[in-house]
Order: sequence, then structure tokens, then C-alpha cells
Amino acid sequence: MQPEHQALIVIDMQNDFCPGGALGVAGGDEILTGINGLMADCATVVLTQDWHPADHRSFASSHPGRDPFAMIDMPYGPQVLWPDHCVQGTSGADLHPDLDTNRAHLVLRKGFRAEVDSYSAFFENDKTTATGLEGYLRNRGVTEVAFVGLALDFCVAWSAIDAARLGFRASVRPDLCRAIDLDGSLTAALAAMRAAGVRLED
Ligand code: VGL
Ligand code: ZN
Repeated sequence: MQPEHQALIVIDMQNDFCPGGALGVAGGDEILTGINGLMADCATVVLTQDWHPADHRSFASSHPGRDPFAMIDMPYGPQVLWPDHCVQGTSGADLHPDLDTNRAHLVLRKGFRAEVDSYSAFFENDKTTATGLEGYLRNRGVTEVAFVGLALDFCVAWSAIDAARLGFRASVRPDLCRAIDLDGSLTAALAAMRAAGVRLED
């Protein structure tokens, strides 16, 4: 068993991010077995769940005439427009049935405010609205966090960078992640993580 000050954060292992889902990430289901094995070893396991209202502003369908994967300016900065995904209460928003959720201590939902997206498990995309995860981890005495899950170039990267910025020792296991890779987003995310001091471990 890993020491008490280490936590594993499993990002958005949901049906909609796996092949066949509304925003399916290639190979997203290949990492389930490895993640289940890693969870068995960790003293603190957090799962995140992307959890959007049906009229979420990150959905292209909320912007008539705009296509998925286009960019738009939101009050808090540039935002990718996504296909409708992880709508609250739908099977697409469910955690993948092969994920061993019994091993989790906390399931943290994010992205539930219609006006702002939330890639990071710590802050919404305005970079100021907190999800509460920082307080949970500090209360549990956690100082080191490892990230796995989907998608490496969006929610995993933003979460890991915020963790490093908040002073946690942050690492990512790229072999237990898969990426969307939109217009160079994977290369950019890897560089941003390295620059923020996130350890990339294989
Ligand atoms: C994610 C795009 C939109 C992710 C969530 O989990 O990486 N990406 N919502
Ligand atoms: Zn989302």
C-alpha cells in the first residue's frame, strides 16, 4: 500500500470519453485494467466525473451555427466547443462499467455550472472558482498526487498543472492516459506540464 500522503486522481473515466461515446477518445478503454490495478495500491483514490447540464456553454449545440471543435471566446478566455457530452443523469456521463469504483474514496463532479467549463479537478476554466478538491486533499494530509485518465491533453493536463501550481508534488502516468489531440493540443499539453514542474512518469 502506498503511503498516506499520496493520492491517485482518476480523471473522467466515463462512457462518453471511451470509444463509442459522444466524445470518444481513441484507446480510452485500454487503460481501465491498469488504472484498476493502480487504485488497489493507493491510500487515497479520487475519481472525477465531468457533469454538465444539457445547455452547457461548452457545447457547440448551445451556439447556433457553430460546429464542434471550433473555438469561441468566453468571458474567461478561449474555449473549445465540444459535442454534447457527459450530460447529467445520462448513461454517457456514467463512469465506465469496468472501472472499479468500489476502490474510490471520493467522486468529484465538475463542470456543472452552465456558464463555465471545468477541465481541471481543482478550478473551473475561469481559474478562480474552486471545486473543493484542494481542501479535501489537504485535510487528508495529501502532499503528492498522481494523475491518470482522460483526456491527457485537456482534463488530465489542466488538473496536474493546477496541482503543481498549488504546491503538490504532481505526476502523470501518460501510459495510463489517452489524448484527444486537437490541433497540436497533446504536444502543447506535454510542454505545459513539464514547464509547470509536473513529472511525466512511464
Ligand atoms: C474533457 C473536453 C471536454 C476531458 C472534458 O475530460 O478531458 N475534455 N470535457
Ligand atoms: Zn466536458
